[in-house]
Amino acid sequence: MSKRIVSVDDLALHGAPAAFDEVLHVGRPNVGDREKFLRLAGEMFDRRWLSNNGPLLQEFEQRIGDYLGVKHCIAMCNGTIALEIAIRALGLTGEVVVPSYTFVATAHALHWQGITPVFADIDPDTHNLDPDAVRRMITSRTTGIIGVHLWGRPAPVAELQSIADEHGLQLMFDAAHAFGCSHGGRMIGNFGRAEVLSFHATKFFNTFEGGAVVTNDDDLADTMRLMRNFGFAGFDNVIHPGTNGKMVEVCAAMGLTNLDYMDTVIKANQRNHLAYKAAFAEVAGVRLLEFDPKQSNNFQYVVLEVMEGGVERRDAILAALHAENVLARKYFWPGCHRMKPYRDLFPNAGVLLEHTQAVSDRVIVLPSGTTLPDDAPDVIAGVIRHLH
Ligand code: T4K
Repeated sequence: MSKRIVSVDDLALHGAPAAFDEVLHVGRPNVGDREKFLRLAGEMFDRRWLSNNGPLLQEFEQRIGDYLGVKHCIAMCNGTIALEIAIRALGLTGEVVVPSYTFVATAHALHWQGITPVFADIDPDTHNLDPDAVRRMITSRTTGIIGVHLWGRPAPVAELQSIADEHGLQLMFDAAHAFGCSHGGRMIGNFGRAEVLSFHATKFFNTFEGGAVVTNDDDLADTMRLMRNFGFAGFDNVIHPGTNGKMVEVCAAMGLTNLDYMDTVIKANQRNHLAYKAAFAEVAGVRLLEFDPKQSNNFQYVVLEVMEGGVERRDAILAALHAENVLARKYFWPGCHRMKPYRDLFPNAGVLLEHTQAVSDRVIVLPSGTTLPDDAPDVIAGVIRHLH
């Protein structure tokens, strides 16, 4: 049982021992049945087949495709390479409209390939792209839009699709947070021309490192399979420019193991989310981001917004939580446009990113997952309630 915060004197910032003996991390990896993983890894060693479209990879891709109801899953070594390959396969060039309020990989995947990420503002209630802001950022150089389903909550898919159709733009999604989530009863993975998943260790479902592009477009899938493997179409026959984006067998083994564990993780995350909701019901000046109960959710991100006291209070709360061994995070502060590579490119971008700046200054992401102690939500709410 962790220490309960009953008064300001109980806070570690004031000299009391930390509430938790061990650090509580955001994104602590969830690990399924170790016996199953070791069995699959043992079979892999016996086969002496470690990478390059092995049997575990093929089974993994089939299971992801079946789960999402999507025709093609092309698994990759990580989500960032998957983004880069999807961007290239769609032929994006010039400028692409993206949110600034996202993990920096969304912007980097464009910039890395000589494409300009043009940052559009978000809706402050959903934290996802605001379609009107997207419209304002379209120029004659724009070739596409990348929506991000931030925190696993769907971007405004229909609105973005009609903007893309109206302007002849490609639409794809960074669905790194949204594996296991649905929109309008359809699994995320089926929207736009392609969607990109991340299976990084910190994600609700992981393959150590890993990612995938999922799509219902046969030609696009063929192109991305080539691109992921140097453009090889059989021995000695390179028919396309390519890179090395392959997922290795041991990662696919982890994926197959964790697919069987996903329901347990979702239940734990949902239980944690409800416990946080109850714990914060009586805490003034903060708001917990809700999920749509009618949709499938992975409940991975517990997002708290500090609505009073500005960035100073948000940072004071973070410092207090860190002192209690709660390694809460201010994802995705300060927004890509205020990070050096993009600040240097677009020093005045903030003028049009009012909500991005306000939201990134007030968000705290709290720990969740299968390893969260039962009393953590109450203790964390207690720390915040008693902080002056
Ligand atoms: N698009 C979006 C919207 C994304 O969020 C991401 C990744 C991507 C694209 C790119 O996908 P990948 O190429 O990564 O597949 C972490 C992850 O590294 C990153 O994958 C993730 N988003 C992002 C949201 O979070 P950091 O810089 O916060 O990682 P780090 O090292 O600070 O770790 C986070 C916490 O997890 C720490 O408290 C430590 C803990 N942790 C981490 C690892 C790796 C563990 O307890 N065990 C572990 O094994 O980026």
